[in-house]
Amino acid sequence: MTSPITTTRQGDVLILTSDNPPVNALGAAVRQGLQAGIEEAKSDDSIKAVVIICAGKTFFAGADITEFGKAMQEPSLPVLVDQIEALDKPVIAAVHGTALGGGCEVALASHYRIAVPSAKFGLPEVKLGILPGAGGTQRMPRVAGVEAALEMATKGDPISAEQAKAAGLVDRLATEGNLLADAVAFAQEVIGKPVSRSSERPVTVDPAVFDAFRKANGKRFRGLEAPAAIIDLIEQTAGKPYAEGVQAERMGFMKLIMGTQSAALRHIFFAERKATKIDGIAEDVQLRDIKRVGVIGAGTMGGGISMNFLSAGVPVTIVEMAQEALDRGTATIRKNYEATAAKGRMTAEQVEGAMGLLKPTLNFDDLAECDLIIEAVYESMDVKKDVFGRLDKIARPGAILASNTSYLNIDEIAAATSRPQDVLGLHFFSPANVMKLLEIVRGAKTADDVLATAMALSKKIKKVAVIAGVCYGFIGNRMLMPRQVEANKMLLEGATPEQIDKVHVAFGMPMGPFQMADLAGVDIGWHRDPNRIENIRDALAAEGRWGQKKSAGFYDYDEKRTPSNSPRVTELIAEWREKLNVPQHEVTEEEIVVRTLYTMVNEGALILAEGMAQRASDVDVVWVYGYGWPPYRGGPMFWADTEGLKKIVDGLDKYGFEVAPLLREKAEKGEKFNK
Ligand code: TC6
Repeated sequence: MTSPITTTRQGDVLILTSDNPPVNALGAAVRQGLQAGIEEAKSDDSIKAVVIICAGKTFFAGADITEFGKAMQEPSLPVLVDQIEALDKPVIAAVHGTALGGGCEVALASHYRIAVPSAKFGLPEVKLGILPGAGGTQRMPRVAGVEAALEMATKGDPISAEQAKAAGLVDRLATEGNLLADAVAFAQEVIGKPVSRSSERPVTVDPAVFDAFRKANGKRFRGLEAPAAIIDLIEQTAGKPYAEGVQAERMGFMKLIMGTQSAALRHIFFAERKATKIDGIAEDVQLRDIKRVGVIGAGTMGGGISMNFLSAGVPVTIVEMAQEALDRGTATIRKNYEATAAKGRMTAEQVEGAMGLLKPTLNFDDLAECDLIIEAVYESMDVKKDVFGRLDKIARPGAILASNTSYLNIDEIAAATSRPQDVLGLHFFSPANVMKLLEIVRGAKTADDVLATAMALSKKIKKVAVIAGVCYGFIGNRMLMPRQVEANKMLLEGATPEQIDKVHVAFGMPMGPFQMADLAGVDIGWHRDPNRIENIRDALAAEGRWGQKKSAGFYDYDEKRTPSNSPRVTELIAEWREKLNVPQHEVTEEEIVVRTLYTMVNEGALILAEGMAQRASDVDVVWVYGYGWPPYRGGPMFWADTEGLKKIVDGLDKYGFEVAPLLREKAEKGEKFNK
């Protein structure tokens, strides 16, 4: 087998080029090739310097994650980076694309780093539940300082080449497109100079930074093992020699990689990518060209949806029925962009650029110029059918027609047109400009190229997309239903909203079912028929307790929106218990877990059995990216696997639920949802 590493010479300089698509992951063959190159440089006196560079779209994007959990082939990455650094001839890392994880560690072990301005550096291991395991926790503090190292290693977000240069991580910026020549020129300049090894540099640190950092990020790191382990490790090794530090790093790495959190986070990494593969569709299907998007409705949802495309440089025609609503919607989009700019995440020109792509109109016929039209109107089948009937008359042939419905039957909506093959669901989550998840709903007649185009577009607008089948609530909202039903029943049986929410927050969710109701609006759905008061929620809505927006819902809120237990809610629950004559019992934490979490897994199993999700990992992606399921628990189906499906079935049986046949079958066979 040919090595992914090619060696070439330019005068005294040995060039090691890695070509291991798609991302130059540092798999065994790459490590062996790099090691051979370093050996060659060591033994050949005519070689005076080495340049390490990558072909393709990026510098090494890290260790090969698919090798994790398998027997390690020599040399390991920690051994290799030490060999690179130990060479007594200058080694220059020439970086383009992303130098991530192990890739960043190869760069840190090299004696010099040169990068094109578009390059990025990062230590994203923490996002996989591990710590930088090839000297990163030791070399980064020595090169860029302890604070920068803490920031990069615990948050995992990459920094630009410019920021890396300011931090001392990059020695020189190359000209875009001229990286190799600039790197060779750099190598020639430093030939003969004593090499500077980052592991030999001292670490200077104020011990107070660690606690300050923990305090500042406590909320962000809640429940996560890796960030805490990284801070502890850097703190404990900061004053110690490199050899000692790197040994502690190795132990910390091994501990984390064997843990459930890392397994869950790696599962989500691959699940997110697997979700883009659509069953039964050829990968090379010809995509439709989307040059302009139409959005019907300039409310919160329509505005948020529009922003996705504007931000990605795609022009949007947004339609409303009244001038005032159109103006309000347009103003909100501008306000949101300006808020982003105020935080320094957008320039004033970018704001104007995005706004310049927006065409607000009251004329429905203007949608005729669009290649994809998404309706975000009132959630009613009659209204949607009417909109699609009108679209059918004016949309150009081949335009994709999408509904943003959260629950309704896409096939019924598609039947209102003469072109059901062009219709699908694009279910965005609120706020649509922020939330990562997109459910792409595949109708019975949706054409393959329509689905594939939607999937490709989701990547362009930086969404994580999952294919769902046509069923009430699709994947996410359908699984939310049993949780909601059970949470409400438990209120009547003796639990409090706090008690139920607390279990969910302790599990790692950002909030529990009642906190979520207060945030989204207790009045959702109630306005349709305000005289019908059938449950506690309707009663709260009827009293004007609509949630956070009214400072009162299931909780009372002060002016800072801090929730507190509401005596009125306690009273109201008691009234309903009496009225419906519900027997009381002490609701335990175990009962809450079974009735609100196991029931979700049960629903997930039904969804899988019915083919409404393509695979269990897609269900996990929906919950992690759309509903705040803690990524370190890998999504409901992965979590069920780690709990053991027998335990889930036993819990459901104990509380009298009808267990999904697929779940029971898997439990009996000792199988898992995710293989
Ligand atoms: C580490 O380094 C630890 C070191 C210590 C060791 C002791 N390995 O994301 P994309 C695949 S931990 C294997 O769609 P993009 C990916 O699955 C690692 N495979 O591309 C996909 O495969 P598919 C630290 C990998 O252009 C394909 O490449 N590094 C790896 O949107 C394309 O990926 C990271 O955590 C990998 N490391 O984004 C970086 N990376 O086509 C992880 C990707 O079969 N990677 N693949 O589905 C990324 O963040 C992004 O892939 C990217 C490129 C920004 C590099």
